[in-house]
Amino acid sequence: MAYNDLREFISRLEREKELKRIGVEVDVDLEITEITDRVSKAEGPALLFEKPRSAIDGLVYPVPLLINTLGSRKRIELALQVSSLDDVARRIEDLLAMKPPEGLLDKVRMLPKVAELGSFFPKTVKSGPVKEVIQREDFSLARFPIMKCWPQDGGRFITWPMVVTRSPKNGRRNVGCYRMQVFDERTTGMHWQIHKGGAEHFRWLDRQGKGRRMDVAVAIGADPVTMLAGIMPLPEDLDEFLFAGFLRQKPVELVRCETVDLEVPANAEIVLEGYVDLDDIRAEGPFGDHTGFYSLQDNFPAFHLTCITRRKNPIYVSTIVGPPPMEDFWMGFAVERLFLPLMRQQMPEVVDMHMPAEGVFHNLIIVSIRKSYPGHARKVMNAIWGLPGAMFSKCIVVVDDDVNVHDVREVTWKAFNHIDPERDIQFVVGPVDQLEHASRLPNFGSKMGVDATRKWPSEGFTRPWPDEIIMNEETKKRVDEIWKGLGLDTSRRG
Ligand SMILES: Cc1cc2nc3c(=O)[nH]c(=O)nc-3n(C[C@H](O)[C@H](O)[C@H](O)COP(=O)(O)O)c2cc1C
Ligand SMILES: [Mn+2]
Repeated sequence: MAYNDLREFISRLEREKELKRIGVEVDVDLEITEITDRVSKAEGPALLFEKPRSAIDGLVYPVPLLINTLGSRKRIELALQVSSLDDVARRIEDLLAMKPPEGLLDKVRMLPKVAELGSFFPKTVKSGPVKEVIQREDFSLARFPIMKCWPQDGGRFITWPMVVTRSPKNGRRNVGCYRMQVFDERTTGMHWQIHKGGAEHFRWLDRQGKGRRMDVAVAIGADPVTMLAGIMPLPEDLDEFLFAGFLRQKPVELVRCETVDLEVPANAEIVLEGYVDLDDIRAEGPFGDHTGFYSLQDNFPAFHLTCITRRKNPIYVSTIVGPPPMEDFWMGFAVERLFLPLMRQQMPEVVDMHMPAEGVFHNLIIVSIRKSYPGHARKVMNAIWGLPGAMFSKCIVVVDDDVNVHDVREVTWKAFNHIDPERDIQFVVGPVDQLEHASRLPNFGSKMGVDATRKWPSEGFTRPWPDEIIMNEETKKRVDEIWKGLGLDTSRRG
């Protein structure tokens, strides 16, 4: 059964010893980051800071702070209620198989078809816990333990919001996780990057020229799958709440907002209602980002609050990003596993893929393929650069299907052996992530593909290709038999 809200998930985590309550007073400025970072790096538990303290006045916030919620494989699996993420991937695959697409349907057209099958559409309900307190007049962000994450951050940031907007073009909903820098008690930044759903809606507002303001609702804290859906790079116009319903196998219940024409999860902890304005663009940042470096100050819309609704005793959910791996690595891992079947739908030759933590999602993607024709690896690279989620892949390494992409040592060993760099490395130019700091221009730069597959005569390689060294089974078996008597220890020495 799907979790009804964050609290049910917290109870489950406690039962599984995957959550630690911190009763000590801790500053929301930097201290929570330092503690969480150490725990993250050790793949430790989720942390519930019961007494987050303001660094300004030393007072303890009346709201506890939850962090590192999904920061391990186990907690991602607990959130999705599966014993392995491959189970979810299989569910997606099964659905795709049930409705064979006519011809080569691309991902964009395919996903709504998946959704069609389900009874997973979000359901609007009259009320819910998030309406326990409705503050139209006397509200302030100062009530919440909003963190300053890293020393050079430009301020305090809400780091895990579910930002809901509706497209001025077609009325479709989008939910994205875009950090929000607190400017004052009722104003924040809205850091939706240029390629993201929220930014696209904002551009349509401008294009249509009908008004200068766009409603925005921000939910903080909900059942874990809904929270996870907000960070998923879904095709444009596919509602994240619908996808969440599919993943949790139960529709997301929504309630109407008080002051804006939008709906938010009824089980949310806190909802901020408000608007962005085409005429109010402000400097946002810097912010210690998931690349492990600060993203520079840049211009983004300001978000003006018009109302806060919340539970009586809400839990504020935060996350930190920074030098990998952190909690977001595990969210990325979920994306990697769940999107593999979708990628395979378009590219059945793809066997597996992996994004190592050090590649901060898009800097390095390793793909194994069943190679069938000359230039096949190049075809796969180009296809990946055309996908909405993976278009930013700065370096794609394509290997043969006998390489385990999850074993970075094996990939490195085989890839470095198999490439003739001048021949096998290809550069392309195109859009890059807005956080990319090495490209010559913001948002526009180069990407690299490495064809690390075995080269074929039909690809112009006429020298013999050597076999990989593998001991024969007979010898292994014989040695197995005498192994104990040899008194040798092959466990790796520290
Ligand atoms: C912890 C975390 C923080 C994020 N912060 C931002 C952000 O500030 N701005 C942004 O554009 N994307 C951010 N992202 C990535 C987006 O949430 C992600 O690209 C998502 O797919 C966007 O949804 P959309 O495709 O509907 O726009 C963040 C992701 C995570 C996991
Ligand atoms: Mn989206």
